[in-house]
Amino acid sequence: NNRRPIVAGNWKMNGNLALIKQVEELFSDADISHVDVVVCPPFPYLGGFNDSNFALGGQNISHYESGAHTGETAVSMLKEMNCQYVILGHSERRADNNESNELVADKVELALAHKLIPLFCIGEPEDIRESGQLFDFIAAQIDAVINKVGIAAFNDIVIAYEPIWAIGTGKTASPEQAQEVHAFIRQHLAKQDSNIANQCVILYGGSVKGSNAVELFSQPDVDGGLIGGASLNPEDFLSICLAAK
Ligand code: G2H
Repeated sequence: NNRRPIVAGNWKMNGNLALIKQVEELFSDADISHVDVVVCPPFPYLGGFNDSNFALGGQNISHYESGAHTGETAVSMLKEMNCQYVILGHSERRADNNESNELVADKVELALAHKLIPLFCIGEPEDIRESGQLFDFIAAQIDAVINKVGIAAFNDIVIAYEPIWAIGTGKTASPEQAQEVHAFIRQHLAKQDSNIANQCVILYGGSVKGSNAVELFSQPDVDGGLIGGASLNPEDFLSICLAAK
């Protein structure tokens, strides 16, 4: 395939100005030309990056364009702060903020309208996997977005598969488990359009570290990673970026 790998760091509600400096310094000397590297810090820190050789992303947007929505952040603001990406539908937001498949689809539509690349997150809780509903659950998450924006929009959407039971738990999905679901996602897209399915970048997320990245990224349908905890350690994050093929 000719899919260009992406490694995105999701700082979640972590990090500080000092970490921005450390990451920018370490990466300035690194050859990351083989991979698109993205850092998604908390909103207040977006303006603190000014010397980066990687892209920036937000961790969420409001589903409103602007207006009286205290505490929310508009898609236009991320654009103005030089973001190229935005994480949407992360399982923590689905859980903490009751984000439904439909709301996530609305946000994907809004991001695309503003030419931000959605890092569209999907993934199942452990009980769904154990009860044999894994593929139906994942398909429903994807279909909500296809129904909203159409399959062609997946030319401009990056999918991040993050099994909830592997997030921040240290329990990484095995490379085979990741590959199985990534292949399913691609087949599911291919039912609508095989070219789009073949070019869609699908990232794995959930306890990716420098020590397991090579094996995960060597799977045929794993095109990179969405990295939480390990993205807060610049050396570890760089080694993950270098592991992307
Ligand atoms: C999954 C991932 C990043 P972590 O949430 O989105 O976090 O790598 O800490 O499991």
